[in-house]
Amino acid sequence: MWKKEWPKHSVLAIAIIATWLKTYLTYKTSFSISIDNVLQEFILFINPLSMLLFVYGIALFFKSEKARNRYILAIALISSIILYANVAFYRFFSDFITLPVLFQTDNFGDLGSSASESVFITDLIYFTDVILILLAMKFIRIIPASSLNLAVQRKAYFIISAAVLFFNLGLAEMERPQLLTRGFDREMLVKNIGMYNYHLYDMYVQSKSQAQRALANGSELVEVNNYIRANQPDPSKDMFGAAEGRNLIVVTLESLQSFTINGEMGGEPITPFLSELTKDEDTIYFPNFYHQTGLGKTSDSEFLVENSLYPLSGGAVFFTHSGNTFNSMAESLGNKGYHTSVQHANTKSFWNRDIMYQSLGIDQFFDIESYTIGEGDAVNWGMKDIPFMEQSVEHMADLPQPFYTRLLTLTNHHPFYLDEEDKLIDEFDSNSGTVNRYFQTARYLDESVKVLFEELKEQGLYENSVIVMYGDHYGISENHNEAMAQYLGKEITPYESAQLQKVPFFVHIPGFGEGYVDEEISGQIDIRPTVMHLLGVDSEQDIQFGGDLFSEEHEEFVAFRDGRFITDKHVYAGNVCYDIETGIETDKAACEPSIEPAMTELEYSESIINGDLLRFYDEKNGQLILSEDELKKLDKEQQRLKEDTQN
Ligand code: GP9
Ligand code: MN
Repeated sequence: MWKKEWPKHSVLAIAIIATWLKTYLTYKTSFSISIDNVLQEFILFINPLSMLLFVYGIALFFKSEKARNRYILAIALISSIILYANVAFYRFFSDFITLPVLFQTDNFGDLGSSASESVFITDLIYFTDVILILLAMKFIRIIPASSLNLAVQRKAYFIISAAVLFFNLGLAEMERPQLLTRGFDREMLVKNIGMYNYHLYDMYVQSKSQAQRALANGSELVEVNNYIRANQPDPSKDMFGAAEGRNLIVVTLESLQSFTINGEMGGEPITPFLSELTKDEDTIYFPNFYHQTGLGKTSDSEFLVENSLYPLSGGAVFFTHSGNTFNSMAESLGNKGYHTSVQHANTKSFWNRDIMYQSLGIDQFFDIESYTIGEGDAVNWGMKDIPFMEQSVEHMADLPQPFYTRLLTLTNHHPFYLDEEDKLIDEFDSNSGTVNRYFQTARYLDESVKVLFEELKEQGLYENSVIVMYGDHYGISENHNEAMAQYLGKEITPYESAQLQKVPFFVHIPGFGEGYVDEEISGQIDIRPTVMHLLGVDSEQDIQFGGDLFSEEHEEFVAFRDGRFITDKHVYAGNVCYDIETGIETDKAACEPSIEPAMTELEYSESIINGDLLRFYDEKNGQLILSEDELKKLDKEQQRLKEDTQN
């Protein structure tokens, strides 16, 4: 009859190849995935294969042809639905689906209405493989099985599948080190491990955090709350409300380290504008301010600014806990009538910002789509900082006031490439191209801040604003110690390494007139309370680990995310205690009293994030939201504690 004779597993082979090719063609036609080189294209091409081999391969365990075919068809259908759901979602949101987006109830309205606008009858083309498989099943007649042992065949098949998976992961690791620990960007994940593996990864990340959340309860917050209440400094009387009602502009100075401020290279200032600002009468500059970020880099710094909580010890909290309840600075200022926004000329899904910003209560996100990138306006990671500043101020001119807007710069980012015409100083001369170029991009970033100030004045926004600027994290990693030692003229010991984690922090209040340099030891965790109090917004009941830097009671103590810490007297790094002034090793006992508190703080913060504990806290009245049972349990515990102390 019609049927032709084919080898036994022809349908399976056709299914794998058809779905594989369809997936690749869908990548190329229905998403905008940027490809920079042949290797990336190759990874994109092979990345659907590993998962398809495994999942379709299960068919080999079915004895009857009918059951096997049914299974293959079901897999083709499910994978097509997954892929197609992403296509339709992408049309509307320019992003791939992630589980939290399905659980964020705010999104449902959008999802429903967008679904109908994003679905067309011609989309049946995304199910081509299913149709092909059906045809194959109809027209192919299987010739009797070969004499080879079935178990051996299956074993060989799955060994090859595993090899494909590891080959893919190896290439991805080469292309993007630490991709799976840090997450970075959904586009990057799909590009490197493929759509199907990405969903598995997403499920793993989300279910891990959901499991921790489910096990947590409000009573865990009691101890944390007591600790925080005991350690919160009172706001400074002089500075509280000094900038009440003003717009707040927070600028993230990408990868800018403090050694560039008032620093020179080849006789030229690296950051002339910012250096001048340290002496300005309207500016308070903090030279002993440290970053506290972990693997989430820029996003961790944003997390610190918004929440005054420590980011996570592993992974990027923007990725892993975007579904949590937060009490962000944006939300608090929003409640005071501020319009809140972030401006960043990059893909919105980078660091999962589009989702996380909703949880942080940020009203508007000006992502790359909000910018016009003309010819010559992009370098390195994307839009150059100068046109970025110009267009961001244009956005501000249209915002309702007062506004809180955060600007995330980008040009001074590894690998620090710059167009010839933007190089305002020479390269440094060392064995590290990264370090050599860093000086030039830092110089360019400085120039862009100058442009920001000019544009704000031009638009009449300057006088009524406060401009807060901070470096997000180091730009030069320890891999470049040799070149840094050459620049600094001293060996990079663990003490020096810790000191190199200083990033600049500026609070610029036009018309203030009493600017000064504040030498106290401080960190990114302190930004939230400092800025909120400056704007006259109370944060005393909030769950936050930082303190108001203008307060006389502020404790000079900074814990790094990795457990190193700095006090006014010591630097604790690599399990060694150093004198902060001299950098000389001292008796560890001198650091001992702070080791425990540093760990405690980091652990408390981690437990808040992992348990999503802020859902049990009402910051309006400082009350814990506990169930009857939890309250009873707590009462009992307190009773027991009382009895213990009495005995
Ligand atoms: C990307 C920008 C830079 O959007 O935030 O990221 P980083 O690598 O510095 O975290
Ligand atoms: Mn950064």
